[in-house]
Amino acid sequence: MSGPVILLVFVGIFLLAAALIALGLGLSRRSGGTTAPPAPPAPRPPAPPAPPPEVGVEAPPAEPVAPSEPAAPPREKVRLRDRLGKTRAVFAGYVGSLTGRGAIDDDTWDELEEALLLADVGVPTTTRLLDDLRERAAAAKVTDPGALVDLLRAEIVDDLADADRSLHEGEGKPTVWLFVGVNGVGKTTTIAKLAQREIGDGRHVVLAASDTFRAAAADQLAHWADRVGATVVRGQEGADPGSVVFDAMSAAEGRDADLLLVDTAGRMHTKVNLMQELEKIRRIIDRRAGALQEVLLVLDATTGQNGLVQAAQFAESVGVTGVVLTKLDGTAKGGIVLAIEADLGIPVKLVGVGESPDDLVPFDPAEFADALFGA
Ligand SMILES: Nc1nc2c(ncn2[C@@H]2O[C@H](COP(=O)(O)OP(=O)(O)OP(=O)(O)O)[C@@H](O)[C@H]2O)c(=O)[nH]1
Ligand SMILES: [Mg+2]
Repeated sequence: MSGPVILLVFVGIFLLAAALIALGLGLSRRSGGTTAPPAPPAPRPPAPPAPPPEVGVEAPPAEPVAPSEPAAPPREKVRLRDRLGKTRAVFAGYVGSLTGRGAIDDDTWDELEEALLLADVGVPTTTRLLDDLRERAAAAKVTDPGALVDLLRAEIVDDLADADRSLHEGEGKPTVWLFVGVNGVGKTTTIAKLAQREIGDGRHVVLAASDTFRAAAADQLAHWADRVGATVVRGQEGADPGSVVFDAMSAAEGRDADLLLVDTAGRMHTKVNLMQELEKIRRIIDRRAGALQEVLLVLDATTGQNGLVQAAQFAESVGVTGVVLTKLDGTAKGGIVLAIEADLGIPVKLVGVGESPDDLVPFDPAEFADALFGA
């Protein structure tokens, strides 16, 4: 045999042997030979904690998430009685000392007079109230000081009973309420409080920043407007306040607003030119017949009897339909309410009893008397 033939024979034998070995291995696997069982699945490593969300990127929650903190409970309604502590401390202190006595004598009358004067009821109103009380006490044959104090309480409530304390609204829209008063009495804060109340009642409220005297005044009103959800119309610093009112009227009409509350710069009631400026504002509002429903004089209760002088002057210049008595929470002079109504015939419609938007209450004579006497 030649060399190549021998080589071919060898290669053939080798291939045949390899095929036989491969066939043998395949048979042994199929028949369930001794191969190792498959390894159990390796335990899953714990998931890494989710990375914190990027600041400023808000991921949409997969489903509603309960707030982590319970919502703040709604604030309790502010009560005049709770806020008139200083006046009560003085007044109720006096009259309370009378009730334990045996009989009514001159001292009793003197002390009642002193209590009324200390609460800033004023001399004319105090004299009239006590004269009426003598008549009532005689008619009812009252001999006990405690009963006399009860009678005085009833006298005060009766004295305040007849006034119309509602805030009026016109037939058309918007109704305008104008706020006037000397510097720092609480005009802007009162507007904010009232706006919050009216918006809460479902009204659309526009505020006119007609205090153009200081830029900060319009900023203050705009800040409040933002806080309570009102629209504000403002002008440039030093602009004519009348033009701001004019623009605000148009804006309120255009937006079909229910109410336009007009803030004005504080002014001394003795400054003729400033009072004339107020008259001009009023004339501009009056161009739309029936719109101006309230001119509210804001008085700071802590100024006491001086408020009466202011009120008389503002009433003469612009006509005042009602008083908002502010800062009653910080004074013992709450009796000024009686003097305002008796001397000027202007109803106290609202009372400010603090600095937050909730601290405005309608004036209620019975509640006022309770607050005064500590009932
Ligand atoms: N304690 C208390 N503070 C009040 C009340 N009303 C207003 N104030 C505070 O009195 C200060 C003056 O209030 P404003 O509303 O700015 O007074 P204003 O009349 O608008 O002042 P001008 O615009 O400068 O004339 C502020 O510090 C108010 O928080 C109130 O009823 N009680
Ligand atoms: Mg102001």
